[in-house]
Amino acid sequence: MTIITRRQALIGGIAGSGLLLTGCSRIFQADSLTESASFQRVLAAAQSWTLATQRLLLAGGQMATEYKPSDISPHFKANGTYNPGGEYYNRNVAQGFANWRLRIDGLVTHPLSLSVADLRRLPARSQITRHDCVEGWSAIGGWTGVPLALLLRAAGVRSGTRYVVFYCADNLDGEPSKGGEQSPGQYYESIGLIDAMHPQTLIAYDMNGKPLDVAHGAPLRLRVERQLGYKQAKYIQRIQVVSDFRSISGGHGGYWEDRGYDWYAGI
Ligand SMILES: Nc1nc2c(c(=O)[nH]1)N[C@H]1C(S)=C(S)[C@@H](COP(=O)(O)O)O[C@H]1N2
Ligand SMILES: [Mo]
Repeated sequence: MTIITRRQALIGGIAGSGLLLTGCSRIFQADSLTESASFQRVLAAAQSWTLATQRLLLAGGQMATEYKPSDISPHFKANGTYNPGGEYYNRNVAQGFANWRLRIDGLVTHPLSLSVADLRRLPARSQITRHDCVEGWSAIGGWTGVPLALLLRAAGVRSGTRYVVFYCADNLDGEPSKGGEQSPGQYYESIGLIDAMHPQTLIAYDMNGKPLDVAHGAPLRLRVERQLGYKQAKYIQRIQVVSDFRSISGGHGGYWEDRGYDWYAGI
């Protein structure tokens, strides 16, 4: 009974902030209360996160331009990896990503492991934004996902945190993915804590109202809307909270950064 009351309060808070709550009816069903401990933790964190988001917006936080549904590009080019392939990724595609896990670890008090289904039951944000690639093309797309701030709040970011690192399932040296271990050809990215906590920074699972397809990063990708295309990591498996990224892969905070691109890719 107390849980139901708290959830009603929670949903009120989310509705008040203009966010959508996906799968509302499921949230109210008693059996959804038996979900994983990670999921419960994130749900419980949602309310304080809503307040923090409102505070940021009231303080005049810079938002990326959002567009109308009619502005969505009929064709959104896929770039970089179109399909990570390999036994591991292909198996996950065949399973409809039912066994895909998003791990959140590093400098956190509560490491989390969430399924895509868990993420889909959490408060979501939808936004239509423009993606700009350094190769000279842009496209407008609609994204829905869980605000990263909510996940970080649930995991409990520890003091000393400066960056959030995203590990992807694709390897650009053609080496098959090993399911999260870092090798030099593996795509990864990092952003600072301010961008990580920004309300438009999402772990997205839908593009233009449909589950992300393989070309655009299935099942999970980053949207960090005030930065360039190469920061928008696709095929995310793991999020690590760190104080420093010099010891990770090539040491420059991202696959392209290790090959000379700027770490801060502001638009
Ligand atoms: N895992 C992964 N993420 C990635 C890339 C990639 O090759 N692998 N390419 C990046 C680049 S350069 C761009 S422009 C965008 C392209 O996203 P899209 O394929 O959805 O257009 O993804 C970025 N994220
Ligand atoms: Mo790009």
